[in-house]
Amino acid sequence: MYETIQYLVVDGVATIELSRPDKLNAFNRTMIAEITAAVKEAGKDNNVRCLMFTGAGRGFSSGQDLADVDENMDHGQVLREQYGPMMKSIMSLEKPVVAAVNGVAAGAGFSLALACDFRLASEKSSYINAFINIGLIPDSGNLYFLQNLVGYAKAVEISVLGEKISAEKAKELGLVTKVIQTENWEEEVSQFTGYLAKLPTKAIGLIKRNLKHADTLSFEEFLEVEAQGQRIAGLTKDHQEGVQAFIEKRKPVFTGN
Ligand code: T3D
Repeated sequence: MYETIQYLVVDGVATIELSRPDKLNAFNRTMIAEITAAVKEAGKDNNVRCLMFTGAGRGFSSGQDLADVDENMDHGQVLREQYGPMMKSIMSLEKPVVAAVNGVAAGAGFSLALACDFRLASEKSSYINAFINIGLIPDSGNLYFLQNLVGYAKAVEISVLGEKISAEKAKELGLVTKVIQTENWEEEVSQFTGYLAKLPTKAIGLIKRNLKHADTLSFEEFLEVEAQGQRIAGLTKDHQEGVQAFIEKRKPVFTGN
């Protein structure tokens, strides 16, 4: 049982709901530790084939709980010991990860959304790189993700100006996958995550692994990593099922094995 999050697995989809709604789901030490533990739990559970983050109440997450910040705090240490491990747990999860951004995502809450593979944006959601407003730099991998998503020029603009970005503007910038109208929110989120949870999970994990290598390896090295990944994918039951279903002219039923 967790104190600051709700963790629930239904039909292959694990949901982590950030649950400090009075503070727009601001992170405190306990919440960061609980998210890290829940992500690891989702990673180990073979029944989980998709992980989703969302927020309780009207916010997604407002970032660090500013009531916990004091002048003697070593921010580098907080990042190394708390936020870093949380972000690494998400980045190393070889399953699809969705941020269902129900409301404002600010500071490290924005970073968390950026670390996910997909961002479903409620029309009521908004995005703020709020760090600059309190004299800090974007952290928890924020600039790493942002530059990959929108390029240097837009990343600077978003980070230095620290302005609120609407869901529509975020879609235009390529920050979010899709904007969803309020009345269709739950149904469309559930359809999307349900769809991901029925795909060949191991192949998705390998796609994520290979994409992470694409920036750092030479082409020759990358081809070897690709061959290793495809060997593993080729040995899965889902690969057999995909081929068999094609031959039998039916829809494949993938099990994640
Ligand atoms: O050491 C380190 O480096 C740690 C790592 C830091 C990473 C970070 O995330 S730094 C950035 C921290 N976050 C912020 O600076 C954002 C602060 N919040 C805001 O700017 C605004 O609240 C929002 C733009 C997110 C939302 O605005 P609005 O008008 O919709 O709501 P509000 O009225 O400001 O907030 C509602 C309540 O939540 C309010 O409490 P109250 O008055 O109803 O009792 C407010 O104080 C509380 N709240 C919002 N954000 C935080 C918060 N309480 C604590 N910490 C917060 N981050």
